[in-house]
Amino acid sequence: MGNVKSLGEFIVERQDDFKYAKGELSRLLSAIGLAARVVNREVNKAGLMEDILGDAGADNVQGEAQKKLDVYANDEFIRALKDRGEVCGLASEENEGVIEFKSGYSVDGQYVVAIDPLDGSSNIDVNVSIGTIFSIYRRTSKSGPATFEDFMQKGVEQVAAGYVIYGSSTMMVYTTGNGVNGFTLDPSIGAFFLSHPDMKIPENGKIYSINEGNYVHFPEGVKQYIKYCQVEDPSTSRPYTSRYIGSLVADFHRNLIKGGVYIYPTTTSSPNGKLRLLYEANPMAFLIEQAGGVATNGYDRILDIQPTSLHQRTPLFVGSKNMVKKAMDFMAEHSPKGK
Ligand code: P6P
Repeated sequence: MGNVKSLGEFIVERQDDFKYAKGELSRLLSAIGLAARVVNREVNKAGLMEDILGDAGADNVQGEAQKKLDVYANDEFIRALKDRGEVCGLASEENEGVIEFKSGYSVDGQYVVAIDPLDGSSNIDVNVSIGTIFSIYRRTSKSGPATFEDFMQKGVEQVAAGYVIYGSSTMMVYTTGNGVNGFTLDPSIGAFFLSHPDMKIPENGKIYSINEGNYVHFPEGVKQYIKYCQVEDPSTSRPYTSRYIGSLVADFHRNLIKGGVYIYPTTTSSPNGKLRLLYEANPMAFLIEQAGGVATNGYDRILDIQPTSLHQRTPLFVGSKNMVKKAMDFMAEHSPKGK
């Protein structure tokens, strides 16, 4: 790969960027990279392995049918994080409660991880990009297995966050609070290499991502914003383009590179929104702010929301600064907070 930097080299080179150096977070990020490579191998074979496709015959805590690959990815990230000693517990989309790491030396790990091991898994069977989303905090409890309170920290307290997108190529994109960097997997070597240094989202964009099938259930402010996106006005590059993949990681990643806004608002069936605060909205919000973008629930900054439960949901407006702010203006005018 010539002089292109590997993920491992980059992590070590940058470990002095954050105050908890001592290599703990570096080893934790490397563990996530390793698990991602293992999951990537199975995702890429999914079409060839009948026994890895389809439903696992159980529902997750959200009441959603678990795909076998969901379960596989969850097990793989648990195994990778449990064996390394830096993590004392996990909150996963696939598990009701906190996964406490009690055995071995993990029990006094200084970090907790919230994770969506395979987001967008309904797309597995149709070969559309899916992803892993992770959020890392320092524990607030003193020692022993992780506690519920360790996970009740605002998103602004995250020490690192990122995602893996299993797409036409597999990438790992993460931040430790010093910018956003993207790494592409070279499958011939089985290693990630720095391909997108210091990623920044354009302040403006021409893409809006929202499931318009829910239009009649949207708040009026969202309906008015969608109409705004569709008006012919060359001076503001409208009409925008509608792009919705149905996989947060894929829609987010495209908007991060090209500019755009992703909105999953409240709907009548999801009065608190659909996306989960701890392992979807918060990590994506940390990333987008580090890349110069904005993430809110339509009114307030995502990273300032005080969590009260592991799987709580939130509306999410995330992407290019000026696009999110425009959508918020429509919310303020047509669906004022608390009304
Ligand atoms: P809908 C996948 O289940 C997910 O959590 C996100 O990845 C995605 O953006 C959204 O839900 C899709 O939801 O209701 O539009 O199918």
